Amino acid sequence: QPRIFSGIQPSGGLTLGNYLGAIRRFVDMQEENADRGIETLYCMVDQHAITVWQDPAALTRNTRELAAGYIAAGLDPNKSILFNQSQVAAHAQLAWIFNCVARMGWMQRMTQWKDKAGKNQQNASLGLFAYPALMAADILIYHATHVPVGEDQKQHVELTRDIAIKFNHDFGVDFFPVPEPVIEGAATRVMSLRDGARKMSKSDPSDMARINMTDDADAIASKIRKARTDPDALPSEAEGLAERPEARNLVNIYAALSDRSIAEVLTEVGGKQFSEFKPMLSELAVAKLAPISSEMARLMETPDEIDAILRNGADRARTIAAPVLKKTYEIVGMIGA
Ligand code: AQP
Repeated sequence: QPRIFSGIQPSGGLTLGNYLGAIRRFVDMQEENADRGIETLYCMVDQHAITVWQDPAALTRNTRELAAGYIAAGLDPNKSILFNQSQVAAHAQLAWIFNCVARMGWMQRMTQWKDKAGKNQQNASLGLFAYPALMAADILIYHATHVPVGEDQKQHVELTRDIAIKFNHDFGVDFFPVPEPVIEGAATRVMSLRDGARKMSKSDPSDMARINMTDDADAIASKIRKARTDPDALPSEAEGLAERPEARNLVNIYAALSDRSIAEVLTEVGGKQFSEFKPMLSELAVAKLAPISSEMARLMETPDEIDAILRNGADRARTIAAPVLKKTYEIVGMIGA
């Protein structure tokens, strides 16, 4: 039976990258599956967020804001199960078992670990190193089969597959499904506005590098106006963007926001200078994002309602997770759950 799971870290405000790379796909998958009895579970992964320091009050606010972003973008608590990771203890319980299945070498190869730990790995948290085992538990505690993510998370979903396969092999069972990453859509990798070689990220120290879902029209226009570009006009064919990462990124964002292909967009804007294209992009971004950000702001006025939605989602998630954890403990030989 297919089941869909994904999550986002409340480690800052939502970015356009999270929206185009992940949330829009979450909504599509909700709509494609709600009538087919296939469950979609979408989580705020606060336990992942704390693998790097989070101010406690900011974590609470960011978690609610992320939930508001999910709902404002079209996730419906009646169609999808929306909850906060730490509300369902089974994630951490299964993660411990997976910490004992996964190998150190697998974790050491993860590019996110290398990027986030940087040169000073000795000083990174143990949780940051073990992050992919918790992510495997997030997915497999629901026997999820499909995981919509942006391109940067592909390696972690592959590691989840390795953990499922090794667990099944070690214990001689066919218990955990081997899930598939679903990396689709026009913008699986939105890049920083300041550097076309880095992905747009909520934890980038420069706020000018990203468009936040809560940015107002002026902020969006100013960030796009100041976005790094090259001096040439836009090409009329996609090949002309091959060596121009910043130009490609802006065209790609335009294409994704307008639900068109890069080729179609270039037919319209090929030959234009950035001075002409950037205002077009700003106008489109504001038109698409303003309704979402104003709905987010409205939802944030009643945090109790957000919390109630998450509590209800967590109750439903626990019901699915409990028998999976019980069976896992049995397989491992634990007298538990
Ligand atoms: N720039 C991006 N383009 C496309 N998809 C993206 N995603 C993130 N950035 C982009 C996708 O959003 C989902 C949630 O990501 P996450 O919060 O779990 O962690 P992340 O990938 O590390 O995202 P950030 O924004 O860069 O957070 P920080 O700065 O805290 O690390 C995932 O599906 C991801 O692929």
